[in-house]
Amino acid sequence: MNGNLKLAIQKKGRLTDKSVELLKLCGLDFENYSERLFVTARNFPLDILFLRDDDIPEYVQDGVADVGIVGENVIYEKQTDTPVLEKLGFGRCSLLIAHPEGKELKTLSDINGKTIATTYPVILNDFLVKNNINAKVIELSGSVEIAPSLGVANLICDIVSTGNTLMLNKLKKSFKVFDSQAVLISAKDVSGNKKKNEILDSLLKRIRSVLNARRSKYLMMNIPKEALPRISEIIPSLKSPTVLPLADENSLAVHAVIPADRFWEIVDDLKSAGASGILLLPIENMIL
Ligand code: PRT
Ligand code: ZN
Repeated sequence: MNGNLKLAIQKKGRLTDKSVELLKLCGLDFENYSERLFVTARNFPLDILFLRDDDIPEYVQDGVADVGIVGENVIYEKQTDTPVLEKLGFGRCSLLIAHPEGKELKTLSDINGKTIATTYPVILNDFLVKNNINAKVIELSGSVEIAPSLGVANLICDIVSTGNTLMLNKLKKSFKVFDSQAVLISAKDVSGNKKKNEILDSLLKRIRSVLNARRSKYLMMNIPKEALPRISEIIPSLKSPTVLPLADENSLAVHAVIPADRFWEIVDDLKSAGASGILLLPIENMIL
């Protein structure tokens, strides 16, 4: 027991690289993780445990780890008492019910009487009960997408991100059950340990600053002086933009933090309002 906060992340899978990248962006320095059970950060009181994603909710609930990064789908399926501290914006996917091509379902009630293969029986049953549907759930441990062609089930309920797997298996989306992304979860009683709680607070501040920075970009441009009112209208800034004088008295430099996803919507308007030398820069950290 070294008093460090213990964070569980997926050992090898779809969430591993993004989880490690997030921690590195938080300024944590730790060595190559690939073959280790856990590593200790060199510059922060944190041990990082590498586990199968399915084990993370229970390990966090039982206090083997204090916090964990895992898909919302996994915590929902495991039904653990592990509050979500932050949504992390990666590992996005949806749990969908899908049908074989040519066997379209028009309404949810068309599912009545069908068999559905899934690796998510708890979430699926919950969905069926909430929608008052009577269907048979067949639990498989993997390769759910081949169940209809094997004659094992009429429908499947599986995680989809690009949709390629559905397409390759001649399946189509019928209904969405659940949207998921990676989240940071904690044990319920972590707040009872003062020292660990302080470490967690500090980690959360760093994570939130990285997430804020990711959602934002730093916009810089030069504008004719008289265009300032129009440009200020166009910019969806957090606060009012920074306006700086230039050597050319008729021009100004304007800097602003904008939501990253708005840039392409406003760039043509900025140009027509007279903006030139438009630069969009990434922000590494943003403390609000
Ligand atoms: O070994 P371990 O148990 O740790 O890993 P795992 O194989 O159980 O999980 P892994 O690495 O596949 O996924 C980890 C988490 O990533 C999941 O719990 C989800 O939260 C999230 N995630 C995001 C996905 C996907 N996208 C995804 N596409 N998990 C699984 N898939 C699978 C899906 O099951 C299907 O087989 O990918 C296929 C569909 O993908 P598309 O792109 O063809 O639609
Ligand atoms: Zn797994």
